[in-house]
Amino acid sequence: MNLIQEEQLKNFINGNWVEPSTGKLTAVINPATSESLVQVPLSASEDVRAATKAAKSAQKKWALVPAPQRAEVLYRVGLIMKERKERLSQLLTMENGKVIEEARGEVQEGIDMAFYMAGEGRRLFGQTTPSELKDKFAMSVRAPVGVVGIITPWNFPIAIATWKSFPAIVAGNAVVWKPATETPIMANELAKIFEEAGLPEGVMNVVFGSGSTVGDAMVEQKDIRVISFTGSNEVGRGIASKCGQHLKKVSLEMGGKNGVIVMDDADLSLAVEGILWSAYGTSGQRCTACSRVMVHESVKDELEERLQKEIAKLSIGNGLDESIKVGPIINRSGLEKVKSYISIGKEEGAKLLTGGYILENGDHKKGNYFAPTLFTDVKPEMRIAQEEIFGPVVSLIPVKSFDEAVEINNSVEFGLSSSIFTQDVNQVFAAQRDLDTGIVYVNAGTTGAEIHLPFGGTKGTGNGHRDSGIAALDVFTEWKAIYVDYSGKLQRAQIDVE
Ligand code: UN1
Repeated sequence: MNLIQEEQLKNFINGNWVEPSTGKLTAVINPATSESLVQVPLSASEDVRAATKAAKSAQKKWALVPAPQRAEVLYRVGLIMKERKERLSQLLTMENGKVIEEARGEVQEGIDMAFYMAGEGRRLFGQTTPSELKDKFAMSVRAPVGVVGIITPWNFPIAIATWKSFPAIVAGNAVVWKPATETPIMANELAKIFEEAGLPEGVMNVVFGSGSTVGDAMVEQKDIRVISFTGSNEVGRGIASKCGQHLKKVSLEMGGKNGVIVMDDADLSLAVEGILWSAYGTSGQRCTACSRVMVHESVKDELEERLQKEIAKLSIGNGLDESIKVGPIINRSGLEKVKSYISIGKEEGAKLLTGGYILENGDHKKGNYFAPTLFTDVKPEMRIAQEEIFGPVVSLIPVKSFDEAVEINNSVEFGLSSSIFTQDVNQVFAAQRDLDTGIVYVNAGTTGAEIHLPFGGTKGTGNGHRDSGIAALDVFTEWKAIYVDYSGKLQRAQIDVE
């Protein structure tokens, strides 16, 4: 079965599938095999302008559709995604490399988001507040911001797109979306689903292309009022400063250096499972991936031993094969970046226990595979313990106490996710208070956020906004204060108060 029908993808603007104005294309490569899957447009600012114009005019009408009816479209989107779950998951594995079980999980995350945000169509709660004046009614409602720009990464090409576009759409906005050029197939599929679900033309527009051209052009568009971005720190900071110049609201999610704490009383089997799943699942290419373990010195040797034993059992290869547990790294440059951190770690004096190399034999040679890696005796200030590697590399940092573990956990630039394995209830509550990340897990790894809770982090991870959950609505709506005076006379606030 040929899952990809097109040889070349097209932009989706105003309900039409159109060629990019540049005529330029680039290949989408399967990271497991290095085969070319499809060609994707490299659009220009002209295409972004056309998409923004379409979105602006569509949004005016869309905002007038009652929210419960806007939500109906999302219910239909969810149903189509559910019906197509297997097809979408296989395509996702092909373009992104994540193993099929995880691809199914990601598609499910999108389905969940569709139904969750569809439910918001009958809520979108505002607030009523007493007025200080007689016969006067006061309330605050959520108004759509207008046109929103979303920029999504290759590591969760469908889930993150749904985190951003579904709340935007149910709240009455229109969207201009730039998906990552590495993973445009999911965007193409989702755009087709929106079309089939009956979303009016122009409410969702997809412009494929590079961040430096398409992303920048989105920031420059006056009519795009919000940019919601997930991706690298460097790019996010650039977007934030440009958005600052334009007084444009921007929501950023830019990664993590997520730590697991293993205390002396931890259930070690559980800790090993949690670390394996959150560190080597998705080949470490999650913003939430565990890449540091602060382990109590009394259980360090045992944890090292058990982890090494389990790492040796991980099967690495093409994620379409159900037995594979670890897929490839997204591309060659990602692979080289991971490799460079191995030399950095060794030079810094960390001890390499296992892994640390690119797999180059047999079928592995065809793709971008990196051996799951474990360093120990890592010092908190080493670069491998401070910088986001975005690959299957874990640093074990021995600690003497809970307080030291928390301090080290909080000593990095990022603040997305963290976790603790302990059986001590006092430590559980202290940890949820003291770990300074946007997400904290107890007796679980650092990944696995659910869509109805806020997703995002503190410090260098972002700028205070959240994806997912109800918090996502704050990004895509403006609070509007409304006063209705039914006294029949002019009543001046602060002055005519009896
Ligand atoms: C990401 O890596 O940017 O919590 C998203 C998790 C997933 C989402 C990760 N639900 O790991």
